[in-house]
Amino acid sequence: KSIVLVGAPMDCGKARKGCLMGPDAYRTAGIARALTDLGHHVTDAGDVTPDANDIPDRDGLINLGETIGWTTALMRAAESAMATGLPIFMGGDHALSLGTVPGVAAHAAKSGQPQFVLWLDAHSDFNTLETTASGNLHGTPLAYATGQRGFEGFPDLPVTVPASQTCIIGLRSVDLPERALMEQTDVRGYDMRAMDEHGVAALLVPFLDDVAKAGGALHVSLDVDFIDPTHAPAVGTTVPGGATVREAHLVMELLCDSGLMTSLDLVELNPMLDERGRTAHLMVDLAASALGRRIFDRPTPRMM
Ligand code: DIR
Ligand code: MN
Ligand code: MN
Ligand code: MN
Repeated sequence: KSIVLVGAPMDCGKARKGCLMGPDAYRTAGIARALTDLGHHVTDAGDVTPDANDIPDRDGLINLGETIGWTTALMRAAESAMATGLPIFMGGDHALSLGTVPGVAAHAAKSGQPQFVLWLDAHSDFNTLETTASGNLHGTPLAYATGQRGFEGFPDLPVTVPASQTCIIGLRSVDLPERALMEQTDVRGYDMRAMDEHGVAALLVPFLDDVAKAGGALHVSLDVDFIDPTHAPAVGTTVPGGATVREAHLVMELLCDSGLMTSLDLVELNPMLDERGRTAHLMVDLAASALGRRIFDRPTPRMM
């Protein structure tokens, strides 16, 4: 595959700083080498810079103008990166998906392909500018990309992703208003209990089957806090009770087997909070699993 690394050192989607170092942490952790070792052709497109605008900041919303500047820049970067290969957007906080998801969806729409989104996160990121209690706009991208109202000041999206074509796995922290909004849509949301009871494969495989049947493009948005903080400490919004290292790898391995993933966000890594690059390396290893790293080059044997 042709893979293009796109740095998105966006750090304005919440108050705590540090995600701007994310792209360089992934580079330092050897993301390009890990993927070329799997036989891929990897190019690094460098870092995106935000557009200037004169959108005034608004009370109760953190860095609104700057966030919109990143959003418009990343929409263009994502749409054009799709034409050159499989982009990996190296964040940066999760507000970057305000741009990447609509950008990749715009690309898919041009070839009439339905866009699907897999959201791996402790949070649903389904707040709007009206519902957010924290004012942290990294808590809003999935609502924006699925076309919910309440994003005044943001560009109107010509292409939105139908909520029915999105699936969230890993939930364990959802605000009441965002839950209410989510419940009005067909978004598939699975909490940690569902993962405990059924195993992550039982949640993911039916969604992947739907993507395959529809001939869809699949964007995967991997938030560091999907993984339990004991294994992935370098994130500002840790929530205990997350996915194990193996559960996270299994998701990536199933994605690889499906051959469906067309773009990937790696978000919320805050290298200031890391332990000697441990979280950065884990995220690189997960990306490698999604792109072909395995022990045996044959299917997992059937045991029953
Ligand atoms: C909370 C936390 N729902 C908020 N969200 C996120 O601020 O909107 N934390 N995404 O990572
Ligand atoms: Mn394409
Ligand atoms: Mn998130
Ligand atoms: Mn999160």
